[in-house]
Amino acid sequence: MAHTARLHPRRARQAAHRPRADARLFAGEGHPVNANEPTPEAPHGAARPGITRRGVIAVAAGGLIAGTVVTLSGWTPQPKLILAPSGAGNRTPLPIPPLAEPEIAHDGTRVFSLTAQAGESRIHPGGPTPSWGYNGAFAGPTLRAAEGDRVRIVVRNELPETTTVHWHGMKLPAQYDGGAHQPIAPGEEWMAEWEIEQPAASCWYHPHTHGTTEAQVGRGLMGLFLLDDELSAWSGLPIDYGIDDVPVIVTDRSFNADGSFAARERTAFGLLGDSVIVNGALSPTFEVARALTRLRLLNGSSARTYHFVVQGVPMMLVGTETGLLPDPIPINSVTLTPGERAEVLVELEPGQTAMLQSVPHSLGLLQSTSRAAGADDRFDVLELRAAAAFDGPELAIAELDMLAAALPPRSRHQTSFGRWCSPTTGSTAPRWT
Ligand SMILES: [Cu+2]
Repeated sequence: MAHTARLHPRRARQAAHRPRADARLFAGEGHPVNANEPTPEAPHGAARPGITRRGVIAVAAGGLIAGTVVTLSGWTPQPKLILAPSGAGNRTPLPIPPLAEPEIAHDGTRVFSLTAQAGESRIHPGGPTPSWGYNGAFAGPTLRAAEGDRVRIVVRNELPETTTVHWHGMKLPAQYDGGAHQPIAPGEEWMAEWEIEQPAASCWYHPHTHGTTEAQVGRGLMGLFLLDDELSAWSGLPIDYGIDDVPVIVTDRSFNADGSFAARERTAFGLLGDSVIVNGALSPTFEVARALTRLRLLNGSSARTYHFVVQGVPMMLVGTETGLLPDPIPINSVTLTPGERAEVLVELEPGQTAMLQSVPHSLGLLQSTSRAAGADDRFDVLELRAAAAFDGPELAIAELDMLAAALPPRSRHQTSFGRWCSPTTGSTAPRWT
């Protein structure tokens, strides 16, 4: 028997009066996105971009994450890139970035320590990959805090070059934004401190140095910064980190035969890789332990856009750039340009195996431009392998209508800082550069 959904008492009273969620993506009030247009992979309900100026801006902004300034007129299209087929060979268990353990200061501030450092990672069969990470050889721990918390992050740079740490998606004082104007020289320490003044969301952190952002992120400097709020704890959404609430950091890389990273394919948007790694693993598999699994998808790539599908598995979009949606939305696919996040729920049967894939998609741009973002490619991203029997909450997607009432209303998402509309996901996002 399914567990009773945990409804916030205040929301529970409102639930009876709430209209059923429809399948449109809302990019803020008055901006319904053409989510119902069919695509070859997605008979209905998929988020599919139209040809809009905003689409161009969204993709251009994606390219800027890497600090890459491009002029399309000066770019020669490259031949179509074929991602290495992952096949059904040996798969690597999906690594889960550890949750950072903050120290709690006497005034309650959560104090996190990050050390940017060089190391070697086991990613490729050819040999160890020289890589960079925070508190480790590749990527960084997942930071977590709640609305109303005060956080302090002490960053130490043990790299041979200057770095910064930018908190992507976070509302915070400009002096702590971690852009190119806040460099941390080798051997130096830098501190950022602010109060979390935004609702639950999946944010992330990465260097934002002038001219070397792509190279530093490419070596592995990136991590998630998850925000909770009072309502997210009551929403009934899966919240057991690494069990049914799963970080999925998707990036593309190319490798040399010895296992080191290679910079092989530069396009108008940045570096394209020919292999996909998830949380630092090639050909990963995740053991699904419960009927409902929340995937926190982050596109941490420099240039590549992804159009995620999970064939044969019900999927719900529950969160985008600035946090949880007012209502869960049934989807067949979701597109993420570089830097974007989406939170989706997938529902598997015991014993079922499914594949999170990225499939060819339209960005509403010239074909050659879409190719520069890898939009023509089809490849496996993450195998989802359900256990023979599930434990834990037996929540099902069918019950999410009721849970929708517990999610933050739209008004909570109207924060004071500016946002732009991304038609590719229908998400709203704070401005970032
Ligand atoms: Cu960013």
